[in-house]
Amino acid sequence: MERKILHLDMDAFYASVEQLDNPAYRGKPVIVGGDPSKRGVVSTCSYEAREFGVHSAMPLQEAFRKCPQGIFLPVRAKRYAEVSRQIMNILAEYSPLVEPLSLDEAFLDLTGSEGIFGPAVEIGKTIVRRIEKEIGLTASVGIAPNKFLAKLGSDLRKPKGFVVISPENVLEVLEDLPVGKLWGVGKRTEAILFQMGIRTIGMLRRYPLEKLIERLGEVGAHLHQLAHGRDDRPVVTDEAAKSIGHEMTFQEDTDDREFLTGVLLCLADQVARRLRQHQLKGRVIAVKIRDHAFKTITRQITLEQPTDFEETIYQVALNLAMQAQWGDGKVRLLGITVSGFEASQTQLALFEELESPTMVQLDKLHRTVDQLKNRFGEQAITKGTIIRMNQLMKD
Ligand code: TTP
Ligand code: MG
Repeated sequence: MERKILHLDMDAFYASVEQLDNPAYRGKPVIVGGDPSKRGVVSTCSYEAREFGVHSAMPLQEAFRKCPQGIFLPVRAKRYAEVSRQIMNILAEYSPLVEPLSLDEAFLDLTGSEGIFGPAVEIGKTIVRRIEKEIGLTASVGIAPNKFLAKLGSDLRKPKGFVVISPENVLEVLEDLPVGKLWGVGKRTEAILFQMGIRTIGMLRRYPLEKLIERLGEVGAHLHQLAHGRDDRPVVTDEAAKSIGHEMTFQEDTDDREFLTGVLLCLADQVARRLRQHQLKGRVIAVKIRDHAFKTITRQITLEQPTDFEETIYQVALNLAMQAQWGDGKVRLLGITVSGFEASQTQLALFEELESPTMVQLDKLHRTVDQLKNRFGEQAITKGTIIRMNQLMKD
C-alpha cells in the first residue's frame, strides 16, 4: 500500500516572520541572531542575505563582514512560536497524523485524507496557498511515499519549492544527489563513503550490500535501503494525541466478572469508534484496572497488525484483564487505551489488503453502524450487553 507523506518546511522562517511584521525589511538582507558587535551566531537569514554568503550557525561578526548593510535583529522566540502554532493548526485540518519536527517543519500522513480532501498534491497546494493567504509566509513542500523522500523533496527547490516524488521517479530523483543528502549521513559517514568511491546516491544504490555492511555494519544496511528510496517509519503525532482511551468508574466497587466483561465490551466499542472517526489504527492495547483501595495496574500488549476493530480490542483487553486477575479484590474503575498509531488505509485499499472475507464484512458492518450512529445518535444501534451496562454505569 503506497503512503502519501507530506513534509513542509517554512522558508527562512525567523527572518520571514520579521519581514512579515516589518514591511520595511521586505526584499532586504535580514539577519536574525542579535547584535553583530557581540559574540553569537546567526539563527537564520533572509534569502537576500544568503546571496552574500551568510548562513545559519555563522558567527555574527563574520556575517557582518560579509554583509555590512544587513539588518541585524534579535531572536523573538515567542513570536515565532505563535506563528508556528498558526501553521500547525492549518496542517491539523488535513490529517490527524501531524508530526512537528521543529517550529517551522512537520510531517503529515495524507494517506487517509485523500478520500475526504482529494489527491495529496491538491491538499499540499491548498495548504501552501492558505499559509500564504492567512499568515503571509511562504513554505516549501515535498510529497512522497515516505518520510525520507518527503523531507528530501521539500529541500530540493527551496524557497517556494513543491516537489512530488513518486515510486516511478524516485530512482531518477536520487541518482545524482550527493550521499550527504541521505538522512543520517554526517561528515564522518560521508568521508568513509567518499573513501569507498561512493559520491552519489545512485553509486551507493549499486554498491554491493555485503561490502557496505562489512564496512559500516547496521548503518550500511540502513543506507542501502535509503538509497533505494525505502523508509517505513510511520508519522508519529505528538504526545497528547498519541493514544485514544476510555474509562468508567462504577457506582459501587464490584468483582462481578460478567459485569466487568460487559464493561470491557462497552469500552472497546467506544474506543474503536473513535479510532475510526480519526482514521487511526493502533497496535498497542492497554487495560487499566483500579481497585477499591485506589491501587491501579495497567497491562498492555503490542499486536502484529494495527487495528480499529472492537472485537479485537475487546478480546485482547479481556485476556489482559484475566491475566491480571482483574486486580486485587473489588474493581472501582476500568479503562482501555489504544496507541501506537498508523493511519488506516482508504476503504478500497483496505478491502484489497484484507484477505479474510469475514474481516471485510466486519469492517463494512463497523462502518455502517458508525454511519447510523452519526445520523441517528449514539443509542440508535447498540449491542444488547451494552444497553444493560449503560443502565448500571455512572458515566
Ligand atoms: P531551517 O528550516 O533550517 O531554516 P530556515 O527556515 O530559516 O530556512 P530554509 O528552511 O528556507 O532553508 O530552520 C528553521 C528555523 O530554526 C530558522 O528560521 C531559525 C532556527 N534555526 C536556528 O536558530 N539555528 C540554526 O542553526 C538553524 C539551522 C535554524
Ligand atoms: Mg525552514
